[in-house]
Amino acid sequence: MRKVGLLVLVLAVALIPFVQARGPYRLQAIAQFNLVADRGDVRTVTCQYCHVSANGGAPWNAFGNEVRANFKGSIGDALYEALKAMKDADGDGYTDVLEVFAGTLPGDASSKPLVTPQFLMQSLEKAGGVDIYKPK
Ligand SMILES: [Ca+2]
Repeated sequence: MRKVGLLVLVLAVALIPFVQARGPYRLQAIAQFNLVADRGDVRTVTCQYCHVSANGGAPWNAFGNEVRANFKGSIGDALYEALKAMKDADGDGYTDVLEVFAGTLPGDASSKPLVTPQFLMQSLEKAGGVDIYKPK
């Protein structure tokens, strides 16, 4: 029994870097997408921009898979390339960049803006277009 406990402890310690390694990706997305940062222990931004689960990890949603397909070593570049592609990953009628601009989830079709895509696009263009999401 003691050996099992030790094994669990060793595995838990060994897995910590893999769990924490994703923190920087999340922080990059918060900075790059101009999202509201966390307040204390309250996570104001979920991992669900890219992941199916609010806790991150596999699997990824449709937008997360777009980001992964664009990943060549820089998460900032991968996020920007995914938005520049002007795709609608979740098929809800709003391109991914418009969803990020509106603060809705680009990989979840049940989360979408309340205004028209045309209105959002005009607002995004006035704000500087997709270039406002270049890596920071
Ligand atoms: Ca959506």
